[in-house]
Amino acid sequence: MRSTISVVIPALNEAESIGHVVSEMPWSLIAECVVVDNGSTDDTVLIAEAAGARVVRSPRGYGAACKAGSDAALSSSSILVFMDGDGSDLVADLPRLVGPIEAGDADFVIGSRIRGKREARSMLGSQVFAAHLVGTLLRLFQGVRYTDMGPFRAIRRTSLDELQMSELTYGWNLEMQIRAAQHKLRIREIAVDYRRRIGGISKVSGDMRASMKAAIRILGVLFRTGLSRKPGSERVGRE
Ligand SMILES: Nc1nc2c(ncn2[C@@H]2O[C@H](COP(=O)(O)OP(=O)(O)O)[C@@H](O)[C@H]2O)c(=O)[nH]1
Ligand SMILES: [Mg+2]
Repeated sequence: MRSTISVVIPALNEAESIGHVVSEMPWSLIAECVVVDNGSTDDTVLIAEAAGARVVRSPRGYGAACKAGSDAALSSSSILVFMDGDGSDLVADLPRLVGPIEAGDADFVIGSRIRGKREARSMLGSQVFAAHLVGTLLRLFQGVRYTDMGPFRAIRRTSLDELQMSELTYGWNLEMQIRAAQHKLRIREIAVDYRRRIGGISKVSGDMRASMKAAIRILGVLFRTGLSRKPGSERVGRE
């Protein structure tokens, strides 16, 4: 039987891009696209719905939105895909992300922008540096090889439940990766391409204050969960 896939997109004021992202969804492969809003003041909600998404509301925060989206996903869905709503992730990469889970070879597949082709200025130098630094620390402390903390990822729903995620802000992505290693999920990393956002304003990397806040949350997750326990020497499979 084919797995059922729900795509979850946190979106805050993404009116310029969300319509493009949702309308590009591979509808024959997925059961639904859930856009999670928490107070957009533009037409994000209307545009997302018009393009075919189901919109749910969540408390403020990136992680809170991802969590609300996964909680709201159809109970029949066995795979959850997370991606951003600004058009930076390429929807065309979705089948490659879910493939290893559908084939029963992985529980968690993360897209690495570091290993893919990045459009000029799509990632800041500081983001690339942070990805390398965190990757090195997690290799030393958790015995797991990640090259990125990218938002585009697919996970088996039962595996996500097992992880008992608690981060409600920008630490969500990293927390998922660390917990996945600690819970000995079968992890696969694949190269994905990355573009500059289609339009609108960055809520994180393009905003100095938000970037500092995000960095603090990410460091918090790293120190609390990532630098404590070394579960063994499992490795992230590569494709
Ligand atoms: N619902 C919700 N979505 C958010 C929030 N913060 C960011 N996002 C969304 O998360 C994704 C990543 O944010 P973005 O501004 O592109 O961050 P950047 O890629 O680091 O510049 C986008 O789809 C945003 O709309 C939030 O607090 N709530
Ligand atoms: Mg972005």
